[in-house]
Amino acid sequence: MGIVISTFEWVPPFAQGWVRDLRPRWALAEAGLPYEVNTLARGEGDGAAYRGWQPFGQVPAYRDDTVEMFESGAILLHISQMSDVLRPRSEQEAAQVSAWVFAALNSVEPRVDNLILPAVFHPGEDWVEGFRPVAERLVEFRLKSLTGWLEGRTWLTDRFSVADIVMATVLRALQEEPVLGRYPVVKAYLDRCLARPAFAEAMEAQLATFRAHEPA
Ligand SMILES: N[C@@H](CCC(=O)N[C@@H](CS)C(=O)NCC(=O)O)C(=O)O
Repeated sequence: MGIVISTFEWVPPFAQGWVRDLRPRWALAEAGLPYEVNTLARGEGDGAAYRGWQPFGQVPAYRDDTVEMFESGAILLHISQMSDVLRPRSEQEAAQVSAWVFAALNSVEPRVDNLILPAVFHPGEDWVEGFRPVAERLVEFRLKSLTGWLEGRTWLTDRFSVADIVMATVLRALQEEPVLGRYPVVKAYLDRCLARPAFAEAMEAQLATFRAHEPA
């Protein structure tokens, strides 16, 4: 069977390039591991079969010859064990990578989502503009902390790791936001992550899936 990840067969243009199967695609590209995609048609995520694989009906889900799982952070930690490129080289490195995967998903992503998603999903609603400065301030706390950690470092840990993939896929939602420009150390880190050829490869692979299922 080999490695299989789930993704939607198509999403509207505003979401293309942002679907979270980008994370395992990127990790697998870094690792040089081949994979197949299980594309979900509209509504298929609600079916009992898929819910048995991904209980929330979301993407990505993942399976290989040994395990079946969901949650992009957990999937990336699993993938990191499968290749010499991404496998941590010590217990301490593994602990740091896990910590940063959780930090990206738990301490940073909710704040970024709070800033970005209201305008995407509630355009024109009165409360959105009022909430924005609050959300921006909360993002700034995290960008300031990240600046402190990243100063003098190339990656979150000693080597590029799956934690950088998760953090970069979280932070890139801020690319068009003025707030990121106020934190040049974080911006430079993000640019470094996104300059990796494996990111471009993953992005092209995601977009190719959507192109192949473009509605008539
Ligand atoms: N915490 C999950 C979030 C996955 C997620 O939000 N996936 C989105 C696509 S980017 C999704 O499936 N949305 C549809 C839904 O939530 O019903 C992970 O990181 O894997």
